[in-house]
Amino acid sequence: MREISIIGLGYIGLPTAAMFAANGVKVRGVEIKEEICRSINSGNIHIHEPHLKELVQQAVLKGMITCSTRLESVEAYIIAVPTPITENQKADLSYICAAAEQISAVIKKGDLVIIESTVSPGCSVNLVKPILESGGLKAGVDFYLAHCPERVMLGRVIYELAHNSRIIGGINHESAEKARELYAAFVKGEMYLTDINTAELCKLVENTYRDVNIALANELAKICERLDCNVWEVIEFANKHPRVHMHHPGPGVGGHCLAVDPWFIVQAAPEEAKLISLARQINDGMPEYIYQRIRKILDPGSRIFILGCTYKADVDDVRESPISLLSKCLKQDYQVEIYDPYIAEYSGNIYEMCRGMDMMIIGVNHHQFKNIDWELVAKNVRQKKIMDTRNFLNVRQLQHLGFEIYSVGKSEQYDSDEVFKHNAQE
Ligand code: SAJ
Repeated sequence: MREISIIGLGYIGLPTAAMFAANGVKVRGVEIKEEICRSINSGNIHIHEPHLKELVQQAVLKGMITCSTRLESVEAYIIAVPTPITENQKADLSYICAAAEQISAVIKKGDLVIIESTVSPGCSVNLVKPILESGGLKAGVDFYLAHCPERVMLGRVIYELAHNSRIIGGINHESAEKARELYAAFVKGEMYLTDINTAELCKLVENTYRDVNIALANELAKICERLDCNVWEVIEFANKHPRVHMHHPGPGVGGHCLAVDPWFIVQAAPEEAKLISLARQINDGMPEYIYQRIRKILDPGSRIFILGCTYKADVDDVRESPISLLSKCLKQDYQVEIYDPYIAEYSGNIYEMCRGMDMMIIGVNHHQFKNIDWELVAKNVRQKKIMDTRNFLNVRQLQHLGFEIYSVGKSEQYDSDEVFKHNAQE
C-alpha cells in the first residue's frame, strides 16, 4: 500500500504520518485547521515532540507528506481525531462521526479504514460502521475495517511507535490482517490480532489500570498526611516487594487519555464500573485537596508562583492539566503567576518572576527545573515556602538555604531527620 490518508494530524496523527512517510508510504494528511495545514506543508510542526520535526521536514521535502483540509480517495484511511469528554463525562464522538462521514463520501471496494482514536465500547461497530456503509458498501465484505488504538507516550512517541506492541481488532480476520500489513511498514513490536470490540476495551483498560493505580497512590498520600507518614518512603519501600508496583501521587491526573478514557467505561457500564468511577473522582479531587492544604499554610492575599502547568513533565500539552484547576482554586484567595518553558503564554524569567513571592509551587517536574539556581530564588522571594507536588526537589539543599518544603503525602514540612532519609534514597 503506497498511499494512505490520515485524518487528524495532532499528537498521534502527525508522528504516525511521519513514520509511514519515512518508510515509503505516501501520506495525505487531512486537518480541519488551515493554519496547521500551511505549517505542515512548509515542513514545520505545531507540537513539541522529540525527533518529529526532522522527520516531517524530510518527508515534506520528498513529497511524502502533504496536508489538506479535504479528503481525497486513497487505498487506506486512518482516523486519528480527538475523542474528548463532555462536561457530564460522556464520550464526545462528534469528530469520529465527521471523519467517518468524510470517508463514506470517497470509499470504494477494497479500501481499508482504521480507527486509531480511542473510542467508547461499541463505537466502531455501532457508530462508525453504519456511517461508512451508508453508500451501500459492506464492511468486511466490500471494504476492510479495523480498530488499532495508539499506545504511545508523549515525549517518546517516535521510539514507541516503532517498538511498542499493537492490538489490532478487525471487523473480520481479513480486516485485521490488512491493517497488520499496513503497520508492518514501521512497527517492529508484536502485533496481536483480535476482534474490534476487544481492541476497543483493551485500550480503555490500559489507561484505566494506570488511573486507578494513581488514585490508590493519591488516597495513600492523604492517609499518610493523617497518620504522619511520608508517602514517598512508604511507596518506595512497598515497591521493594517483587509483586507490588505502586504509582506516584501528585497534583492530580491530566492529559487527554487517563483523565478521559475511564469515563468511557463508566458510561458503558455504570452499575459495574464503581471502582473506576471512584478513582476518577479521587484523582480529579487532588487540585482542590492541595488548595485546601495551602490555605492552612499561607495567608490569604499572599503571592504564589507556580512552576509548570502542562499535564506532565517535558510536554507542551495542557489538556485536562490538574495545574490549571489548582491555579483556578488558588486564585480565589491568592495572587497567582505561572511559569512554564513549554507554553508561550507562561514564558519569562524565573528569577524576575519569583520576586516578592510568598510560595513557589512545583506543579510539573520539567527537567529544566533541575537547573534552577535556588540561591538566587532565595534572595528574590518574600517568603521561602515551597509546595513540591511531585517530590522533585533536593530537600536537603533547599533546607540549607532556609526554605520550608511541603510535599503531597507528608503532613508537615520535612524535618531534618526525614531529609536525611529522603536524600539517602535518591
Ligand atoms: N501520573 C501520576 N502518577 C503516576 C504516573 C502519572 O500522577 O505515577 C499523572 C501524570 O502526571 C499525568 C497523568 O498521570 O498528569 C497521565 O500521564 P501518563 O504519563 O501516565 O500518561 P499519558 O496520558 O501521557 O499517556 C497514557 C499512556 N498509557 C499508559 O501508560 C497505560 C500511553 O501509553 C497511551 O498511549 C496514552 O495514555 C494514550 O494516548 O492513551
